[in-house]
Amino acid sequence: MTEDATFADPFERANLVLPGGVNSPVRAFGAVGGAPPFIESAHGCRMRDSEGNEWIDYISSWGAILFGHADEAIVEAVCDAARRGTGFGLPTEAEVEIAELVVDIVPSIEMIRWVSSGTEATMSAVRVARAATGRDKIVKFEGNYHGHADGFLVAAGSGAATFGEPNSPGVSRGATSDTLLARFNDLNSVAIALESDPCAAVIVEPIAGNMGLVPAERDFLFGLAELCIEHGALLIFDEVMSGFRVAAGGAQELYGITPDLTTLGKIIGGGLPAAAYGGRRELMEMVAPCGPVYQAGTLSGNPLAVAAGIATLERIVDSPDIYKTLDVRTGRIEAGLDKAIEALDAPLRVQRVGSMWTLFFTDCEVREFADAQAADLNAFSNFYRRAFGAGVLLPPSGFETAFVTLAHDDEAIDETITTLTTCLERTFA
Ligand code: KE4
Repeated sequence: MTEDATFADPFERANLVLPGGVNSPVRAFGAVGGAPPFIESAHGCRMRDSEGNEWIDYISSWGAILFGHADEAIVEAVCDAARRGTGFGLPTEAEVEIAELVVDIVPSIEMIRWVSSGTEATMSAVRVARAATGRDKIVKFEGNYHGHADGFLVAAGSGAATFGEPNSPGVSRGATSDTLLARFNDLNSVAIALESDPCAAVIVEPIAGNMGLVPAERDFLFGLAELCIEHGALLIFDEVMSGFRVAAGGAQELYGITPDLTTLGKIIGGGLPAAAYGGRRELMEMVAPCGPVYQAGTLSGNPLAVAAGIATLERIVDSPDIYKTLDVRTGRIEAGLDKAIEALDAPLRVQRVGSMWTLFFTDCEVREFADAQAADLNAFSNFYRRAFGAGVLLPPSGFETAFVTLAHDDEAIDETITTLTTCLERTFA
């Protein structure tokens, strides 16, 4: 059908056989305009497309890459595993090994189940919470993203308790009728939701990365934990993005809070498809076949993803100082941009936790989704395209987070600061 056709670019060809030309919406560059690059290869912190263009990459596979693209140890671990088979459908000792690693690293996890995506992890954690409490309702936050399971695809509805309204065709009202929405960093909105109905759980990104980088305030997170105890709801930390990213033990290590359940992903698979959910033993022993809560997955604990995950987590255990390194390097980007912002006196603001950062086009503090929505997304798009054209690849949306890896060396960071400063000057000239 297409072998003898000619196309203006790979995107035109892709759009014939893939919805929007991509396998995940944000990759289509819809928020920033223009066609996305089709990546040929990536090494360290740099990516190249099929036309030979090169960028310093801050998407980092949406946070999954911690040590850099095509990291030698991870590639060798995956190749070695592949030579022994790519999938068995039966248990392997490597799955036990990586589970033991996570139990050692993440404070709240005594037992864990592997899945293949963050969506599977969060939907399964919610199922466990509902089974454990015998309740149906859950509370999530505007601006938090937990994957595309029906119950999470909700927008703020009307009314004080803000019942979730489906925010996608194909999501039934029944699927979202048990989802209550609250406002991030706003304990009162959580109290209203928890008082409106007995809830199974509150699920939160403790360091939110899906409205741009918005950290939970300490009082909010501790207050959340107290409200959950008061109302008999379980606290689920969605650390798919922050896990192994902001600290070895994720946000729960940084804040010193122990959630009932935790979801993990991205880094846990070293860039390959892997995610997990875990928590206290008595909760996780409810999961089939140990308990009655059904959850399954053909590729869960896939040997290649587990090999990449072990190679990643072992490096984390062996070199805990990487988080200081990531913090110092990302701090240089923040300081460089702050200097440019001050010189331009422009409505801009950098928010950062460790190696997660976002340049918001607003001069107001971004504490919740409404603040992020109020940013100047047109100015962001103009800036984005300039940066893209100048060789710096940021996440193509004002509601995403940029990630620094251990492969972002001083040269790349200096180049980034210089390039982004010039792009800001031209955007606000
Ligand atoms: P996946 O199902 O996409 O593996 O994970 C869902 C998910 C769950 N929880 C958090 C905190 C997440 O950030 C994600 C996915 N993150 C997005 C980036 N904003 C993935 C990128 C995409 O959708 O293509």
